[in-house]
Amino acid sequence: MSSHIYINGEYFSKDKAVVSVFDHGLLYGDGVFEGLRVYGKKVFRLKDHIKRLYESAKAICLRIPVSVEEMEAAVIKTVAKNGLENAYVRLIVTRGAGTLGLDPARTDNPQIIIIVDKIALYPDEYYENGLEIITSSTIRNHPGALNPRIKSLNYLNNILAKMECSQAGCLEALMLNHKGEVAECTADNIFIVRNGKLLTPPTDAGILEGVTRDAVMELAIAAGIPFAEQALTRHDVYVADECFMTGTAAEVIAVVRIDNREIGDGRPGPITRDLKDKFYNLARGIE
Ligand code: PXG
Repeated sequence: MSSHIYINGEYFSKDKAVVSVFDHGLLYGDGVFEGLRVYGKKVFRLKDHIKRLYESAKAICLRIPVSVEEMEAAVIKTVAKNGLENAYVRLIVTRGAGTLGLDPARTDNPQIIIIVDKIALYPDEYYENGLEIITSSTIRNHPGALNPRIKSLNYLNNILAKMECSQAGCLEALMLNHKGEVAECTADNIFIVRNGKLLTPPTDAGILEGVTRDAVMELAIAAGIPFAEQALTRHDVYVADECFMTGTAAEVIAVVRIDNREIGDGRPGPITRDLKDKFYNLARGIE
């Protein structure tokens, strides 16, 4: 099936969908993006993703030249045009082409790009048995330098950590913040369970406010699971009863080993399995 890629209101095939080599998105990572999922032709939490996109853009003084409503409609139309039942959507806004020089004032014409593609998922066995992660030596970006709340096109911080975990034979890495506290993983947020209480680092730990994280917090509260956003150390993860990650691609997935230490009994725990199932059903509209 040929793909229909949206660029500034027009559709292009994969080989014709191109942007300028002078685009500051390419030259400097100057731009913002979102990764969304389509389940049964419906975009999961579209409004939340669009809101975060506009907030990221605002934080970097990038004025998106279409309204929120137009952006939502563009995503929906592009998803429909591509005809995939289940898919991954990459929504990108670049600063646009300019001169060679950092100054964004020398750019014009931001590029709005929407790509709909098949989604690559973790193998089923990881959802059954959980996965192993390491703590990366690369810390998460200092919020005073480039705030992790901004989903910017510069993902080198995360990529450096990803290379470390790949080297170690793991699929994800835990990243600490500049204070040595638990922040998040390279493309996922993190939760632990200790003594029946669900805990996750707060926004000011220097993390992306994940859409999946939000949904899981809502599910936990609705299910009456005691919950708090709380600063965590690596030790807290080592001695946790359960641990899991959340993200658009991963959904909810158990972490059963970190830095060669087994978490709990080394099996996905009951609260993790419950929230994994609840999120699975929520995303797919299963009551
Ligand atoms: N932290 C970071 C740093 C992320 O990049 C999350 C947490 C989870 O957020 P959501 O809103 O997805 O629950 C992310 C999300 C990709 C890809 O293609 C990356 C993400 C999401 C989807 C796809 O690498 N990152």
